[in-house]
Amino acid sequence: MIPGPADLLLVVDVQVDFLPGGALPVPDGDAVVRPINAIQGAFRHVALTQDWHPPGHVSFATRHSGRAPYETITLTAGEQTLWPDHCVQGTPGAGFAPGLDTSRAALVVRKGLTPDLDSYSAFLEADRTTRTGLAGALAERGIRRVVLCGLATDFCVMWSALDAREAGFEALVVEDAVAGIDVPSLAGGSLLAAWARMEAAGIGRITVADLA
Ligand code: VGL
Ligand code: ZN
Repeated sequence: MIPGPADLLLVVDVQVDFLPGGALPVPDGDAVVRPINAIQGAFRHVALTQDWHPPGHVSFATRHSGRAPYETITLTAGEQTLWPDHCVQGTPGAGFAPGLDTSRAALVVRKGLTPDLDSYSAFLEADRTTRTGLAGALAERGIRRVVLCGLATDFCVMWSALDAREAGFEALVVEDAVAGIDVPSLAGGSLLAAWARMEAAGIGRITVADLA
């Protein structure tokens, strides 16, 4: 595919805490930086997302006594997987990965700012009602198709892709420019389930080579 004026590259959560050695490391998370830099030039529109939690965020296991990271609990907004403290506003771990080209992004969407609500999606918070404003911003720019890359395939990439579809955009995932967490305690592993769920929602898969 040759991206046109109605295509946007959405670079999801390529942040220090999601890289090996970070607070919530995604296996091979650092491997997405090079392909993402390589494909950005093909797009006229690039947006970045940044997980940006206040200290003591509800998604942190440390907020819930007797709970450990990667367990799932039920909150008013629904099921919540608990995580190590990560991407705390203003900390080095919340910064973009060293080496990630951020120079071409006109929009940076920060999410997960509400203390008692998580937001994997760049469009809709975990209550499934509170909007980030991204859909409106993309519509104003004439975007019709969102091409996703970044971290993590089975959480923020998946939810952002599903909600892009929900908001009326076409959505494609660049399969060699994403990496997943694959929480083993979630029904058969979260990564395979994520690809199946995205396929069922009509989300396509492309590769870096398809954009060359
Ligand atoms: C993410 C878990 C918690 C992600 C963010 O970027 O996929 N995962 N916060
Ligand atoms: Zn988070």
